[in-house]
Amino acid sequence: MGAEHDAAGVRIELTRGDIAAQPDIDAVVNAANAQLLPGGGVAGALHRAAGPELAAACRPHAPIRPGECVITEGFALPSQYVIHCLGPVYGIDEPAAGLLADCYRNALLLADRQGLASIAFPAVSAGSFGYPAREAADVALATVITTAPRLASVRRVRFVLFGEESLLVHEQAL
Ligand code: AR6
Repeated sequence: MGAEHDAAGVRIELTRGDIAAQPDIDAVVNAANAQLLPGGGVAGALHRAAGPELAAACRPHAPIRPGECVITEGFALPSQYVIHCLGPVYGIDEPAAGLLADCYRNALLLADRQGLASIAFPAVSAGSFGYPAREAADVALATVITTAPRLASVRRVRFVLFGEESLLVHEQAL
């Protein structure tokens, strides 16, 4: 288990694990591609666990732009919803930090508009998209903390990190 922190009544939890296996979370965030296709990494894991209905539900929303988020049902996932975010490709989509912050803020506000109480994020852009882990963690946590006062229904934000190193950089950022 990792660290916890309270920001304006919103609990921020850091944990190691699989974003596709979060039974006590209302919406999990997908580190998507623009076409909202299954792909690898987080997107692959979520689509595998959700089943083929997820790709079908995504199709009418595609393509999305960096920083943008859309919501679908979670189908066979333990979470009821998936919020698909397109993170910036590091070194290509600019400004990288601004676009990554847009992902986190837009996902939180979308979950809040749906009246959800909990949301879990992976480290968006910090895998295939090449965003340096510590810089991405700084943007992610700063954005959750600055957005927290605007949230009415979201009360729990979990970061589900894949490895020990990723958990460590998020703990340092927090
Ligand atoms: N649960 C939690 N974290 C995970 C999981 C998992 N099941 N699998 C990987 N990670 P990435 P991106 C970590 O590449 O950088 C896809 O192919 C991973 O170790 O999934 O935004 C899409 O189709 C890393 O720390 O997302 C896109 O084309 C972090 O999650 C592209 O990759 C994000 O890695 C998106 O790239």
